[in-house]
Amino acid sequence: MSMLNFERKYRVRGGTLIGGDLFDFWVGPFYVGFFGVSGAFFALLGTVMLAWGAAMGPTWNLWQISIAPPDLSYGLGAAPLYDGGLWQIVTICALGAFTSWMLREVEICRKLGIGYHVPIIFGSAILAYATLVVIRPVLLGAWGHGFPYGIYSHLDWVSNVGYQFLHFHYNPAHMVAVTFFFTTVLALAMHGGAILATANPKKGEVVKTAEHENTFFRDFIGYSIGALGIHRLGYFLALNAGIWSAICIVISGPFWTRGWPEWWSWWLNLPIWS
Ligand code: UQ1
Repeated sequence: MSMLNFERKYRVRGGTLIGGDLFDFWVGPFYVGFFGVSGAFFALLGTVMLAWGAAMGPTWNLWQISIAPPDLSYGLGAAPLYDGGLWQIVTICALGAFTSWMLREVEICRKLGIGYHVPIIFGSAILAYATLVVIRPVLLGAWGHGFPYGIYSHLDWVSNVGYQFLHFHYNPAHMVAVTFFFTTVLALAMHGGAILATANPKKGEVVKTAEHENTFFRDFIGYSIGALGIHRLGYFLALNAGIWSAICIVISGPFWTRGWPEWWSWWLNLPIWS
C-alpha cells in the first residue's frame, strides 16, 4: 500500500506503551501496536460469544436476538454460560476492546507528539458504558442490573428502567446530559456547515478562508468563537455529554430510589413559599 504524501513525516517509530518495537508495525494504512492486537482479540472473541449466544437462543431475527445478563439472584457472582455467563464474557471483551482502542490512540498521540485529547474524550464514552454494565450493577449488588445486548431488548431495558423512576426526564443530571448531547450536535452541524460552505463553494466562486467564517457568524449572530474556539467548545460539549450520562444513570438506584419527579420537592419545600 502506498503512503500518502504526509505520512512520511508522521509514520514514525516509537511512542509505544508496551512491547517496545515488537508490535510497532502497520497493516496497510492502519497502525497495529500491542493494543491493536489485544483490541482485535477482544473484538473477535466478544463477537463470537454473541454469535454463540444467538445460536443457543430462540431466534436469528436480528432485531430480536438478545444476550441477557444473569438473573438478580446470582448477585455479583459468575453465572453459568447460558444463564448470563455469555453476557459477562461479552462485557469483559467489550471493555477490553474499548480500552485497547483508547490505548492505541494514546500510542498514536505519542508518535505524533500531540496531546491526549482524543483518547481522553473517548474515555468519557467508555466511562458511560462502564457505568451502565459495571459501576451501577456493582453498587446495586447484582450483574443483573446491566442492560441486555440486543437491539430491541436494550431499548426495552431503557424504557423499563425509566418507568421504574416514574419519569426519567425529571432526573436533573439526565436533563443536563440531554442538553449537552443536543448542543454538541448543534455545534457540530454549524461547524460542518461552516467548513463545507467555505471549502466547497458553488461553481464559479473561490474557495474561502477562516476570515470568511468569522465574518459569516459575526453577520449572522453577532459573534464568532473562532477556528480554535469552536473545537474547544465541541470538545467541552461532547466530554460533558458522556460524563453527565454516566452521572444520571449511576445516581438512579444507588443514590435515589424514588420517582424522579419527587426529587423536585426540594423546590416546593423551600421556606420562601411560606
Ligand atoms: C464560529 O464562530 C466559528 O469560528 C469561525 C466556527 O469555525 C469555523 C464555527 O464552526 C462555528 C459554528 C462558529 C459559531 C459558534 C458559536 C458558539 C457562536
